[in-house]
Amino acid sequence: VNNPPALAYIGVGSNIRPDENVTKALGLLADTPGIILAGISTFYRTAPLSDPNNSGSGPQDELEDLDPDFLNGVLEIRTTLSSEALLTCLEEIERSLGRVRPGNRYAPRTIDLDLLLFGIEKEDGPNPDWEAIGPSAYVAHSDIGRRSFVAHPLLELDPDLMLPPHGMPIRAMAASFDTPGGKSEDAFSRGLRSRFLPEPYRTELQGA
Ligand code: PH2
Ligand code: MG
Ligand code: MG
Repeated sequence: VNNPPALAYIGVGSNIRPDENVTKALGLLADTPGIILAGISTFYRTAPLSDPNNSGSGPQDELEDLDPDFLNGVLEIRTTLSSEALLTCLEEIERSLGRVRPGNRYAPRTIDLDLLLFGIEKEDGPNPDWEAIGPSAYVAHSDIGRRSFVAHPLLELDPDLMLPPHGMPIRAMAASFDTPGGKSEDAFSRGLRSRFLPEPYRTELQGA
């Protein structure tokens, strides 16, 4: 029997040569056996969020201005990989694009690929069976509730999504942010879709 492929959402971010590195990351994902790109959200050009423990007024503000803007977006995939294998694969792509991990988790990065949600779609029901992900065993990545540039792209990809564990509608989550989180890069996003989305997934909604 064939296992039904899992559905997963991946948060993408880059603020070192972001246009180049986001494009390369999507190419590497699309070329990975067991992964099919099924949706590419609008990408947003976002101001860097700084370390909350390091914020406030004063010289720090000048330092923050030195950090380049990010490109942020979300991907939907179908995969026959387990969540563990998928996490390993995302780490490998980060490494192959030159991601270094200094102590500071807010440091600029060539690419950041975060597994947001992973679940198996039920044949007869609307909500996938969401699985716990990775060592911290979250079912929904905390950035979905903290970052507009994650919640809004997720809403775009699946407006009816109900977030585990409590079924919070993504509509309500996205509506709780008062800004869209950045400047939408429509032409860039359309270019990614026409280059990387296989035919059956290029819907009108996806703007291809
Ligand atoms: N990721 C971070 C820190 N700051 N800022 C933006 N705009 N976008 C990100 O993806 C981002 C960030 C660490 O995860
Ligand atoms: Mg991140
Ligand atoms: Mg990350």
